[in-house]
Amino acid sequence: MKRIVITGACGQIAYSLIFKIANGDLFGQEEIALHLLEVKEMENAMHGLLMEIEDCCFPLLKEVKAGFDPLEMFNDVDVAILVGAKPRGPGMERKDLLLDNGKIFLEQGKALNKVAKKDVKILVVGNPCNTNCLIAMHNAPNIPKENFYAMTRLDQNRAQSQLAKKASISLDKVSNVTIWGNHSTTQVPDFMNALIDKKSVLEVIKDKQWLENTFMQVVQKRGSEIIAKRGKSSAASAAQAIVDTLKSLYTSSKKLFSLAVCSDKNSYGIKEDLIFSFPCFSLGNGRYKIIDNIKVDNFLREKITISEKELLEEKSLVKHLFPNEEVD
Ligand code: NAX
Repeated sequence: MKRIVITGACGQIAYSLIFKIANGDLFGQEEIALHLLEVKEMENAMHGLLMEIEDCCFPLLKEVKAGFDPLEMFNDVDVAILVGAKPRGPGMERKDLLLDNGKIFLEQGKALNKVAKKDVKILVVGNPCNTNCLIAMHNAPNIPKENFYAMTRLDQNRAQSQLAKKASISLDKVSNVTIWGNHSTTQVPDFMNALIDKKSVLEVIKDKQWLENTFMQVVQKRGSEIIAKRGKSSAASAAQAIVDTLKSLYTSSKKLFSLAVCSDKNSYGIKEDLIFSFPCFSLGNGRYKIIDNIKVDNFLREKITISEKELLEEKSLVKHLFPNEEVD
């Protein structure tokens, strides 16, 4: 049985995600125990959510726990999906968001370290997800660093979809789409190494101008575009991307997918101790390997460096949230 905790359980992403996972969309026929973590203010909403889960009669769902204490909800979990975070309020700077949400991930990292299974795998979705993941990782020294990841799969899915649309080809013919760097507007959707029907994207789409400008900007700004149209941020597509990420990680395959992971010992010269999105393949059971022979030309390198710089800046703003002995 897989024991899975979802934080931010009463939020909009979780409202799609919980029902997909309970239905078996992620772990197939394996039985599931769900732990749902929220803040106390959401107590009423949590009651309503639990009623709906009950009313679905999911055959694979053997146990559901809900609560407000990370130490209770993270106890003995195999997988932690950290979605819960505060949204950016009016007039709030990115820096304020970093500091506010950083504290949540400090507390949750410590709690995971204390009570989760020692081989727990942790996917951080709550924004700014790369740096939140770094904070949680630093506060959980007993959990291997490679068990922490942040989500850039939604960005990958967005990029894949745009390329398929432009080439008027079915989605499954587009592969090897990598997102490099931060899950932010500095992210680098890599079309150079992507393939359409096993040919290079440039060979099929030919319009370099469109690829270097329109395509990259559409993917980078897709999140805010959706907020502008829907009045709310992407939720169903984010839930789908969470399922896609974990499905990839738990199915051993040489297929490339994007994942933000600890940058230690990477072969692309990215500074160590960042949570940075790389092309990865899956070793199964939540383990991955960074693919290290992807060609990075000057165009990509320049953009990747900008995203790396942003992550270094974010890290410098939250360093005080790392355990004391690490502050330099
Ligand atoms: P919502 O505001 O609908 O839900 C967030 C939920 O988290 C709320 O119910 C809130 O009470 C809860 N929460 C806050 N602090 C908590 C804590 N300390 N412990 C447990 N629960 C807590 O946001 P939603 O649309 O679900 O988005 C959640 C997060 O995902 C946001 O930070 C959002 O920016 C981020 N996203 C990340 C994406 C990615 O690709 N990495 C894409 C989608 C999304 O934008």
